[in-house]
Amino acid sequence: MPIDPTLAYDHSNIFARILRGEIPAKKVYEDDFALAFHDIAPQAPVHVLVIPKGAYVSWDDFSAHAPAEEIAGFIRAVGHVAREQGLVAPGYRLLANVGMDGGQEVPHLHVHLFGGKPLGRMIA
Ligand code: IU
Repeated sequence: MPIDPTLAYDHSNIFARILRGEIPAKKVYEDDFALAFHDIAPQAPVHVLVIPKGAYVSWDDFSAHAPAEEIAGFIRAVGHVAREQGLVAPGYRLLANVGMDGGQEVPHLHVHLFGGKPLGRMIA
């Protein structure tokens, strides 16, 4: 079920638990600002989720409230993961679902990184 992104951050959400090491994940990258791991149900040959270490429900929450250093660090981490996964030359797709109409299911901001095949042109 998509989440209501206006709700307060729920520290028991699955990605918060992955960040705390309570649940395993197939990690591909970690730094002070971000953690990246393989999506449990991949939709492309490469499907990695990149999440900020801070407690942000959604892209809306993050972009409105995160300190500039955290925003810069997170965006740099997303780019780093794409390069590390070898996706820059063939290209890739970033996606952040937000809230009900966006179909967001996990209430901790995550950017999907898709690649490894031609993804076609997508508007919505
Ligand atoms: P969404 O943007 O909130 O709709 O995507 C959530 C994603 O999190 C989705 O692609 C799931 O397969 C993925 N995921 C996961 O990787 N590990 C989990 O334990 C759970 C969901 I729950």
